[in-house]
Amino acid sequence: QDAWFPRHISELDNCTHLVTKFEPELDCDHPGFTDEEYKKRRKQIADIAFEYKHGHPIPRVQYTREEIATWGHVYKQLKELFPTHACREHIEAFKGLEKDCGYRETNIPQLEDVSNFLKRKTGFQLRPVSGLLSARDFLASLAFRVFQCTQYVRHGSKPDHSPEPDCVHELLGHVPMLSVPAFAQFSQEIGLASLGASDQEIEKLATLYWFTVEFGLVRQDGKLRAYGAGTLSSYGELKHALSDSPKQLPFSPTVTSVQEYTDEDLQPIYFYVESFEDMMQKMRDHVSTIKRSVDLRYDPITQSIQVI
Ligand code: H2B
Ligand code: FE
Repeated sequence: QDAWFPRHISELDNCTHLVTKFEPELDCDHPGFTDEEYKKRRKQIADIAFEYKHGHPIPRVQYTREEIATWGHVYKQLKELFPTHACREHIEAFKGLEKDCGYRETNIPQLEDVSNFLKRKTGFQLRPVSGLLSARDFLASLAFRVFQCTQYVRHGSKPDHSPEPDCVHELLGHVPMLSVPAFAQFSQEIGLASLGASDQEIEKLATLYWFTVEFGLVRQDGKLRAYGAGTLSSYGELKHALSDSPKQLPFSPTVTSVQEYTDEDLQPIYFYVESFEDMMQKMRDHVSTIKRSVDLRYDPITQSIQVI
């Protein structure tokens, strides 16, 4: 029996299952665990996601001075590293976001504006989510070119690291890459591969996602550069990833999909690709080996999945 999966983009309203392991309410190691004001603020922003329905504009958040300071701290540090550490596609995309989308040290861009920017570039769009989603729901949304995006800001006491995704990570790491056509295509294809997949297959795809979309490296002009969002949104991780400390291995889906990983610390292992086209071909070959009872096709005109 295959698992249920959304057949139309509006059914992503049902793909909102959270994994609560890193939330400030529940995780005593979270920097906001004892900060009642922070937790209240998180609830306020979470309500936007809980009430959100597909097709509506994403409500704007008026960020506080403290939230903007946290964003600005990360922004400033990373901007110094991007020219020497980010892949060329990210650098190019970031320029566009600064020009057209309100990206700057003193302003946190609004998800609605960013979503409209992405729609024009690659047809991707954002929908607000209140925290870490289940891998199944998160991957399913990618099949429809929807990126479930957090809207809150990490705790101000630990600006350089967040145990959960936050909008600093999404906006600086994920969004620039989602505006790159080859990368958007790759993201959607991982999503399509996940629809109706078994729990074991979802876990493998989540691992592939981890080592590509979150922490992937690409060789450009003979040097490794970062394209993964977890790397591109953290000063420490970005320096570490391209240093001599971690292992850097060639991306190979059979090997990569079963590699163990940690979400608590700097990564000890990274995988690199020679190009996004090369990575996509390797993924396609891998996905074609996954057995499934039906064939699926995405129809961009109706934004729905056709079962063949
Ligand atoms: N949820 C949210 N909100 N953001 C993410 O980046 C994210 C997620 N990544 N859930 C997913 C899990 C990823 O780590 C894989 C697919 O498990
Ligand atoms: Fe992420």
